Amino acid sequence: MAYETILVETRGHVGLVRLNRPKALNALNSQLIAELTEALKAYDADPEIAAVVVTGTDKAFAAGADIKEMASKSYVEASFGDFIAPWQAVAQRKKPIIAAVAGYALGGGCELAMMCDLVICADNAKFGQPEINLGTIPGAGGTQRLTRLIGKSKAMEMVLTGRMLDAEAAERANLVARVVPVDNLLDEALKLGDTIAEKSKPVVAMAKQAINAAYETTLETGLKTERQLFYGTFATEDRREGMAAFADKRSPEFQDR
Ligand code: DAK
Repeated sequence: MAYETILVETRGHVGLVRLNRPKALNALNSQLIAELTEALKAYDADPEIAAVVVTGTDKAFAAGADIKEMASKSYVEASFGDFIAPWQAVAQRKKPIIAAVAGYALGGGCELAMMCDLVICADNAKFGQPEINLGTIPGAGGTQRLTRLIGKSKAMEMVLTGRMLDAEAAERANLVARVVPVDNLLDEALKLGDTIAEKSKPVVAMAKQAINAAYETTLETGLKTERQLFYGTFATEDRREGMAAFADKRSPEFQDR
């Protein structure tokens, strides 16, 4: 499919999606969200792809949902239209998605990064939920995922005041896994993807599902989910190969089975 608002390429076994509305600081209009989710679904279905990197430009990962597109929506259009469904598709993918954030990740941009499985950012990154300045509140996880990730006080401060976190503060708050120089961001994100690509794809998907259970369920349910998935790895040839390779003092050769 030909995309107009994203650039898509494959680097080895890693899919790369670049948000590409630079003049609007990658504001997330409905076309971009539709194209992004379409590309992520296609990568999920591609047996050659192990992980996906989502990134923007050096100036902006994404400065939020497109305010100009949202401005005229009525309550009925926002509430009963199909506004939220396409966004949810990002968090429903089985393969790991790495957000590589440089510059602004604001509003829906910050929420999009948090829908990904892990976030690394450049030293110029700025994360924020400035919806309060527009007379609204976050609507795609900015009060929920953000609070679980960074805690109530910090989330309250960001959401109630619109204050942004710079890269170092985002790392201290556990919003990002690590900070790298802006010029190295894409390489580091792709390297992460390459490292994941060396593992067993079904087992990676199980690990991702188990960690997500920690955010989506109670501890008791999460522990049960983890145990079932752990036992599930014993149904794979890759688990057998991984343990045999350890005993043989060689590198495992996973077959994704
Ligand atoms: N929407 C539309 N256009 C935007 C934009 C945005 N979010 N952010 C920037 N732009 C456009 C600007 O209008 C400008 O366009 P022109 O005037 O050149 O045509 C261009 O990008 C460059 O922006 P600036 O001239 O403002 O650039 P500066 O460097 O001076 O400032 C800035 C950068 C990021 C500080 C500033 O642009 C800014 O404050 N932008 C708005 C940030 C913001 O408020 N973001 C939150 C938006 S609300 C939901 C899903 C998602 C959401 C809600 C619900 N569901 C599924 C239910 C999300 C809501 C939001 O994200």
